[in-house]
Amino acid sequence: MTTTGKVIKCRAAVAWEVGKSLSVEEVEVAPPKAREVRVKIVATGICCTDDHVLRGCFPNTEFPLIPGHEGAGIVESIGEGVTSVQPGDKVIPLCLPQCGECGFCLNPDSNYCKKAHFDETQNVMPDKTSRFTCKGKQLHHFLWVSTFAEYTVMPECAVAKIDAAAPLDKVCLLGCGFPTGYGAAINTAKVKPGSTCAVFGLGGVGLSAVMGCKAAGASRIIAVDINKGKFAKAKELGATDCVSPLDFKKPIQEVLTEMTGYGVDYSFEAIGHKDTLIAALASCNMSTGICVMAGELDSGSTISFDPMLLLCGRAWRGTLLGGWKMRDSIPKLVSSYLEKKFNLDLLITHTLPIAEVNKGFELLRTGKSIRSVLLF
Ligand code: PAD
Ligand code: ZN
Repeated sequence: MTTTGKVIKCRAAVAWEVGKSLSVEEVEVAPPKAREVRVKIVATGICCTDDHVLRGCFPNTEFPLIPGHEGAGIVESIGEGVTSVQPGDKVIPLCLPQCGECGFCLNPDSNYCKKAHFDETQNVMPDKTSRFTCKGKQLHHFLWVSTFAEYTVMPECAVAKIDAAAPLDKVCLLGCGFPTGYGAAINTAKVKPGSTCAVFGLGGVGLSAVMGCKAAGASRIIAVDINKGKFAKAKELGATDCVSPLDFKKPIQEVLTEMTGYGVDYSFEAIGHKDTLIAALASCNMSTGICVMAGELDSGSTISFDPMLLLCGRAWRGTLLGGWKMRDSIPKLVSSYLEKKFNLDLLITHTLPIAEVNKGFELLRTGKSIRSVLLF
């Protein structure tokens, strides 16, 4: 019996209030409207950004909502006018859309899209209504993708068709964590062969940056984390040195500068703290050093820093999803994964049923997991 055009009842992890754990509920998911796609999510990873949302620290967060933005699934039905995917296609929802029409999408050097959440509210669909209800209440979407729902609706510009051979329980990480870190090295920093790198924070994003530095041919990759439990995996993925700031009396930027002479060529911050953002910046050399900020501070935070850090040429750049134009690039990254060009599987430390979503967050917060993948 087809579900096309009908409301689907299914499970979803709902955040009812700020600061509360998620509850797995039965929700109703309305059919996709014009230029929208309804997807059956098969697997979804838990990213640190989902934790920001639960704490109410992500911009435009409105409760109740269904979080999740690192998923993979199969198209269930399509709305009027959709041409790029068909029911049955394997897809990855994109938490950064690519409309293909705005000035940024038309600019080959940009992966930003004017439909991204900084410009357009993504806690409801583009027509400003929600497709989710639960217990008679409307639920908000998250980044237009809400992958913690067994069925979810997104605009066509926020979904990419991928190879039918892709294992969804692995490639879901290509929705956020992996492309962010890997692309921070390859696209944003443009790491050169033989260079030195430092990566602050060895979660899913930081370890992917280690992989990107290695793939780009860096000769030295210094991994920095206060949790030494992360060091073995960092070495396995390409780190040449691992240091904990807690082992030194002096600031870590001085330690890294002494280790490399002038500071590293490229540094990456994948934590999202004010002090480590400044430490990462000061760790790259003062003339040609490039520091890439991937870590996200709580919405509305500000930082003060000494502008002399930048005066001699050192550059500070941000990265959104690693600089990839998402609809163009994510399918290509899936193909590269299938060709075994990088080892995504090593980032997945836990696989849990959706019912254990809160355990997954606990594992992330206590530093025991890299990525937990939730299965419906
Ligand atoms: P995670 O929590 O898995 O990893 C963070 C790591 O930082 C952990 O290993 C911690 O032990 C380590 N850490 C914490 N404090 C310190 C410290 N003071 N010094 C050294 N290490 C420390 O997070 P994640 O990898 O999922 O995400 C990392 C950040 O990237 C986070 O801020 C997230 O919001 C951001 C992000 N940005 C984008 C983007 O597009 N820019 C995309 C996805 C995630
Ligand atoms: Zn994420």
